[in-house]
Amino acid sequence: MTEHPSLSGIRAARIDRRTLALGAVASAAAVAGGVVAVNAQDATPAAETPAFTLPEGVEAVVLASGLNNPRFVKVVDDWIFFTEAGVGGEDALFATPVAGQEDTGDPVTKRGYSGTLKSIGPDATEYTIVDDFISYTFGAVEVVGASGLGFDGNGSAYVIVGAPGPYIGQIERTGEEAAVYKVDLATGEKSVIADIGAYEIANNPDPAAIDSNPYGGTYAGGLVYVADAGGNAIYTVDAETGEIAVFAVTGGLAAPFLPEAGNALRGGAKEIDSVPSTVTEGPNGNFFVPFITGGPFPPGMAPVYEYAPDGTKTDFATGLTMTSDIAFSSDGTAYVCIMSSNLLAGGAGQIVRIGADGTKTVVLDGLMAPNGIAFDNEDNLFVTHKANGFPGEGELVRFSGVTAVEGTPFTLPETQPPASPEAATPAATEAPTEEASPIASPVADLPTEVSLELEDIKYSKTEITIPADTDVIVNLTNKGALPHDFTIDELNISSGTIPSGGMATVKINAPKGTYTYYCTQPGHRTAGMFGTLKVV
Ligand SMILES: [Cu+2]
Repeated sequence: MTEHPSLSGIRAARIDRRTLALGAVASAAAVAGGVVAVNAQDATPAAETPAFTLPEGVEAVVLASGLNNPRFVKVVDDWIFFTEAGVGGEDALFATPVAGQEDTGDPVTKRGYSGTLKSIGPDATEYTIVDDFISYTFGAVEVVGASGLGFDGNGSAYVIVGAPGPYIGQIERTGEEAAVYKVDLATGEKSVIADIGAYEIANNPDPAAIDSNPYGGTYAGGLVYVADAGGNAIYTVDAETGEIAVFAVTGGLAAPFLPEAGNALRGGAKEIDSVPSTVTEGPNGNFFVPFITGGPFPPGMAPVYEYAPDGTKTDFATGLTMTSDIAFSSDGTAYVCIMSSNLLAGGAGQIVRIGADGTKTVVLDGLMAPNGIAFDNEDNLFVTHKANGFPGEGELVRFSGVTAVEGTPFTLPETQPPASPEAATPAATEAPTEEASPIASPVADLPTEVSLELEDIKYSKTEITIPADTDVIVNLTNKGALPHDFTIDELNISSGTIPSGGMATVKINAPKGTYTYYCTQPGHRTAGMFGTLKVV
């Protein structure tokens, strides 16, 4: 990488900050080895409070707002560090079409350099340490980029940068994605020390699809621990040599509710991807790995594994949902971050305390897409909020008093994955259709909500009948290994590209008639990926 054009400015700012806040910098230097102010700007402390309802005794302060997909947060002494995955960019990338297939010209991802590593100092000033990590769009709303982070206590941060999952083996790479960076906190200079994506392409430790999206992790004992959410594997990277080793393969999670054909992405096994989110070192020296799980993100499917340093695994917790992070308060109690209690039904994010006896207690509820959590020495809890799908609206929120909250028992939503062969479709959207839909259809027995699976290379239904002049929701789940979409030209409807394992929803409100829905991916319609929509 060439030197960042603003580095001279960064160095000037650093001198200014040392002059202005010498005590604070000296304090951080003891642990973090010195922190530089890049584009130092006023943070927005204390003024704003989030809109959700807080338990009695809890106060929330928005420390930073207007963020672009903030991901993980770590506290080092009085300094708070966090990453932003960014917003992707303008560089449109195309997967190489299979021989003989047409190329429709739709990009599978767009990339740019919009990811960051930022810090908030003890004086509440916000600093940008790095502002040009590579960033990729991934599906309709997701962005992947700068995410996990760890600190060696000697002046360096390690930043884990993601990649657009299954496209890692299909796009022209720069080598800056699916990578672990070392960042000099005193200068903002960064360099790739390990290419996790290349390792996945060459070795594919979880023998399912080639897929890499390094997400969270930590630094401990000279190693950077990396959770590859796409690759279903935990790696260690030697911080000195960059040597990559497989620490654990987390593979798939048993999903007996899947149809007989199983999950094509997992060799037909009745499994969903485990999707490890991060690695956190616990007070006992073991490593804790929470799991987001793969689609359809069934409530209650997520465990948290505990690994001894030698790799021996036990279940620390089970029965959770979409766990993205775990942090420990000063008395050693674990708290997990739940991104959504029921994604397909729009369930809120939660913070859940795991008692010594395994009891699960919700201490914060009503969060919107939280992702990363960390405690400081005074048991303030820092949360990245609106961390996925809210570009320009992300927040870093500090909650005080959370460890004293009595809370409510953690329960699962009533809509469970049904045991029928249709179950691979979103449970929460299927159930109301089969029972009494809250939206009454004007045409008896016709659904106002339809589930459709996208497979390689066909739709699960070749004919769909819906009522005319009525809002009908179509829930799309891509069960295949390839990207697909759902398009109806006459109605100007398109889901946009849905990556493998991804989901999307389209709304149809059409006059009576017969329409064709099809996939615009190169060659897919020709291969039979189309169907008939009858509007009656
Ligand atoms: Cu397709």
